[in-house]
Amino acid sequence: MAAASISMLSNGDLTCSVKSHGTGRYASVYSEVQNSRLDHPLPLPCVLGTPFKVLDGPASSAAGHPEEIAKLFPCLYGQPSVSLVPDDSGDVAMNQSLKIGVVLSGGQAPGGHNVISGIFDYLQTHCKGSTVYGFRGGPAGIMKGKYVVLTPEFIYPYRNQGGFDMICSGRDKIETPEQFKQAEETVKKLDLDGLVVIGGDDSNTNACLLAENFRSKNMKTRVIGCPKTIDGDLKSKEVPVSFGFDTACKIYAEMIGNVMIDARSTGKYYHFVRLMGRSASHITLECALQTHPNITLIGEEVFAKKLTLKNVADYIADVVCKRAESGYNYGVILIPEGLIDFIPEVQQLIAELNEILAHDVVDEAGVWKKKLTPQCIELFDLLPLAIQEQLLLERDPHGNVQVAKIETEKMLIQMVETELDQRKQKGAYSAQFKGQSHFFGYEGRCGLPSNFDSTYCYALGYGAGALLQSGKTGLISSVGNLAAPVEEWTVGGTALTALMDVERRHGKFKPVIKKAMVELEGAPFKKFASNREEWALNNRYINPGPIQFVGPVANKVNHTLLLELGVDA
Ligand code: FBP
Repeated sequence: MAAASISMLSNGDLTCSVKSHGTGRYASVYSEVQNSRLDHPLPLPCVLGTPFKVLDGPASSAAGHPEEIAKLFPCLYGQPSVSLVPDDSGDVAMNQSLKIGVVLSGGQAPGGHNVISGIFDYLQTHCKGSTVYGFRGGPAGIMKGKYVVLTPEFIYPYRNQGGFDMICSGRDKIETPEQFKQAEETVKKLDLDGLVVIGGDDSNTNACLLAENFRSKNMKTRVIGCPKTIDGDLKSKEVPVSFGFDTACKIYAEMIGNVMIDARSTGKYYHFVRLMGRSASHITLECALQTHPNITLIGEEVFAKKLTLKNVADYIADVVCKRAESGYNYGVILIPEGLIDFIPEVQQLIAELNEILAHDVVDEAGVWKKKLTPQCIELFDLLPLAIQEQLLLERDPHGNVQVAKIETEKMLIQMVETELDQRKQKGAYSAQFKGQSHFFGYEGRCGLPSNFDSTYCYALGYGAGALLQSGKTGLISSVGNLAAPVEEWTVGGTALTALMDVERRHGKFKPVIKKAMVELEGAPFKKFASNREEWALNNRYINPGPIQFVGPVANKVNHTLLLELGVDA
């Protein structure tokens, strides 16, 4: 597909003269690699290339508290998940034009643009004359009615490109009755047949609430979700992985591999690398499987073993001392962003601080501090000043501590230094310890999507188009059998209510899609655990290098997904 608005500069760079509607901004000049990705072919699972029908599965239940979910979603609860199967008679009405809105919600994840391309291409092929509206800036775009009409020329420069800048994203939630009303007004004004919400667990919960709301009012607008988040914690049996995880991990693994070679080359630093992943430690675990660092902390394990901060620092110091005996005074340590939230004593501190910050102002007088329990005051005072300040920062819109802003890696360096000094005084350690801190987070969220993410996202979007055309609502687009060649991937939709449980908040049940945490009995963790001692004491570093788009490893999928699918990666 070529767009007249794309032109080549004399140096081979691509310039996109497509105006980004509404902002008056022009898309940037592309590098040769970006340029080469524009026409990267996107194969589809066979079922999407043939006439198909949508097959209903058995009635669904919920991930937990089905009676409560049934009360919260009276229209949608129990509806079946569906799968697309080839069928020459094709029961899906073809060529009926549709009006579809699409929104990107939450943090960026590589591949989002391809989901939109997939939806768009499906409608162009199967529902000629359709219109696709891109809501700008996330869910706020729906509430404020801010959108752009997507055209082939508008979409083309974003194919297989990272970022969410085609329509941008946001973290607003549609929660209050007024906000639901605003959303209703927008979809009515645009006469939308469907809305695709591309987001994480919170956004897909929101998508389900919207679907229920529209259905309960007999509105024609149907809502389909798509699983997005680099964190990899929106997954289930039917939704094997969220998009973006594969690319982000590969980018971080490249950076870790480089740091490893640097560490080995100078032999003088311990690199403490904190990796994004607000709650679950999937990214850290996957990066460990790709690169074999000396120490990897997994939040879920720290929690299961009820470790304290001091236990964690001691564990690192133990490995540092053992490595020193072999003459290694360097190493690489991976730390998940959400680590401190897994440490029971810190959880308690954060919970007390959340409660206090909801009502009190943090002032010099420190009146607020007296409201902490004695053990929390003790822990708070133990923490370095910078960490104390970070724990007191403003909460995110969901009321969470902004873990991305807490520099756990620096705190651990300080704590390990203190511990090693004490060991030195006792004659138990005599080497030099120098820590270097890193945070790899935003660097991985907008990279050029790997071949896997490019193809997976396109299939998710194409599948979402098919679900909407067949009149479905309250489903999350689901593409499975991912260890097989693309042609054999399965396509369908999973009932969002089937992924839900409830949480008790402010005396009321709130529906939530439970985050999928690292399973300590799961194959990825077991593989890591069986190797960690070897990786700790010997140097088994692997430097995977940059993401490859062509060549023998271009289509390699991340270890976590393969191991979870029963394939030894
Ligand atoms: P999503 O769950 O919305 O995909 O975002 C995940 C994430 O990238 C986390 O890894 C990180 O903690 C957070 O976003 C950072 O948020 P922000 O972009 O608002 O700083």
